[in-house]
Amino acid sequence: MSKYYVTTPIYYVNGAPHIGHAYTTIVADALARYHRQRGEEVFLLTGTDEHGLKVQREAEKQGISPQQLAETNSAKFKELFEKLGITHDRFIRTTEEDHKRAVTAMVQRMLAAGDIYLDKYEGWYSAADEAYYDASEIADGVAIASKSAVEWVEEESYFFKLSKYAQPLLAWYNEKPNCIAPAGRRNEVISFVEGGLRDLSISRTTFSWGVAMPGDPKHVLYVWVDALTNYISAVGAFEDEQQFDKLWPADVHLIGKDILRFHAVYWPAFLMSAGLALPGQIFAHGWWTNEGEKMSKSRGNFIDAFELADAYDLDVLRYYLLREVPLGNDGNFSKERLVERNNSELADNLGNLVNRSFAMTQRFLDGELGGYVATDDALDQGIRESARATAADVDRFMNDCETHRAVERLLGFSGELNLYVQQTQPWKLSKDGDTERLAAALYHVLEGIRFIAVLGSAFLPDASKKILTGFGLNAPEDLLLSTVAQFGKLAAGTRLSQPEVLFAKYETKPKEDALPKADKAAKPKAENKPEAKSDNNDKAGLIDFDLFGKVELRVGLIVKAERVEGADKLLKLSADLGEAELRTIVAGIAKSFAPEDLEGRRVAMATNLKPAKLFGILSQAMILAAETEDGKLELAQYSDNVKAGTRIK
Ligand code: ME8
Repeated sequence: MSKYYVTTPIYYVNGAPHIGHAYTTIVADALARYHRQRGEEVFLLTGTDEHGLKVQREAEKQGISPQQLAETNSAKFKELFEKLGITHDRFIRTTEEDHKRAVTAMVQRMLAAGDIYLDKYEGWYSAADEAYYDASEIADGVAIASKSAVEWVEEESYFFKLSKYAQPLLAWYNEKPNCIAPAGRRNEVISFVEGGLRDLSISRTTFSWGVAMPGDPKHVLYVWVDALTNYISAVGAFEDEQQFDKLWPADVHLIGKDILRFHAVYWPAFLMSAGLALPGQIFAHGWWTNEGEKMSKSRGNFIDAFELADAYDLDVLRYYLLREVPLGNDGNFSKERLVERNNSELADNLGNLVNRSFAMTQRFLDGELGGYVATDDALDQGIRESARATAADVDRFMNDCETHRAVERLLGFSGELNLYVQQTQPWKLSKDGDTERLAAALYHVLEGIRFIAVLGSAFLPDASKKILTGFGLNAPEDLLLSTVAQFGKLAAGTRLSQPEVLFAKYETKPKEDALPKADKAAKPKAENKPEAKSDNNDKAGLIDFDLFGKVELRVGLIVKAERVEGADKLLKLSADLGEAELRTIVAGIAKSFAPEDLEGRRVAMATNLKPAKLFGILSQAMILAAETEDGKLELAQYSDNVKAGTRIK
């Protein structure tokens, strides 16, 4: 059985977890879940980095011991990952005994290789970054790259012969072109190493919170030697040969771009020195800003990870973070974008597809699925082909860590299935008594949905579970990718149960203040308090956005139009609003349109007015029209690119 070992950075315990920590861990979790679905033996590692000057100073500031600070904050990370449904196999803490033993063993190996010597360090150090800087990297008392304060350090220190590894590192980057990704990051690292490497100070004598230098306990090991070693200590290095040989080297170290140098230069050099294998890939993702602003302590605008997890459903948060930016690019967190993506992509597209398809199967087939028939129908063939292509594409994207493309592809397939429903019109097939075609059409939609549920389970685990439960597929094997190797696996006679609503829509105002805190008011169906009305606005006939937001305008596809007997101004329309059932609308537009002119048009409709009876027919929406000077009506109309049911804003 092949294995897949993926890691996140271990996070400093000097503060509380924020969106950045949640992001890396969610991406790594999606990768891990997907590889488990392949049937691989997966190990997902995350944890906390607890030693070093930065943690010691924060503890001093708070008047507690570093160990106490570590306990409190490490527990927060652990709690967060539980809340986020992270499926890690180990949560490592660098204060654990097995880790500390491994750090000592690692340094002993580097000593035995003749790569460590004692000298004096004189130079700049930043505790915030736990990094040494050259004079050329400093301006006005801060490190140019990170803007962190630096201090002058002069002390006896052990050095690691990093310079000796410049050539071997360049050879590695060259031999394994994918070992650093994305490619731009690889180039950055190569030019840094080509510029020459200086030996690295790896011990300090001015503080004590860390692992002692073997044989010289007045020195504490540099926190990065300690921290990086977590990737091997967590899987039994120097102690559990069997586990270590099975899992090491890691397949992917997923990190943020801030710590690329440590992972792509120092870490492989340490490993070479210790005679250990090098990781498969170091993937550096980009940086999130908050509503356009860099997050920082001084701005106080870190997005608290717990508030985020409380404010939004987990699937929605995962989807947004994975979909919004290509892995590797910088991203801007915007509540408005999150709400938009939830409402139009998850709720209107996927949620609606699942809801209407299950509902139609209940109504038209008594909730029981017919068997799979490889029909000749071109639309059916198209769906089968797309299902296969979606599975193949998602697999390829996941191999390349292109998580955003994987989710995009899945939602694209969901859109195709919605279109297929519109084209095959199961409600019409049912009315016409074409049971064979009806059964085939619903089978194709539902099997397509099963593909989405299986392939999307790494990204939308809760929704996927709800869908699969609707099919009665609750065994762990039902999630394996082998179940989507073939179209037509849903068994004849499967009894469906309507899944719970997958994605509730969020309400939000379009422009909210940049948020230091995620807004809980964005929870589904939250009551937005009406703003105090201004007299001036009232007089000018202006309304608050809240009031406008209450009017629901949607694109309705007119499926059928007919005259209303005895009312020469009225037409009775049946419109697809992306719901399980068509809506009936009675509209006073008969003088301007012949019924056959209207069928197939996508027009603007107000969809949350109280239903009204006209000529004995209940009208469930209102069509929007404007009158020309000579009294003819024109409709606000959309092209085929806009799906039925799309909200007009
Ligand atoms: O660097 N956008 O820990 P750390 C995206 N302990 N990701 C972000 C982010 C942002 N704005 N801010 C943080 C350390 N991250 C060391 C690591 S590993 C052996 C030791 C994420 O608590 C991103 O993954 O500062 C980044 O690399 C990591 O948090 C830094 O976490």
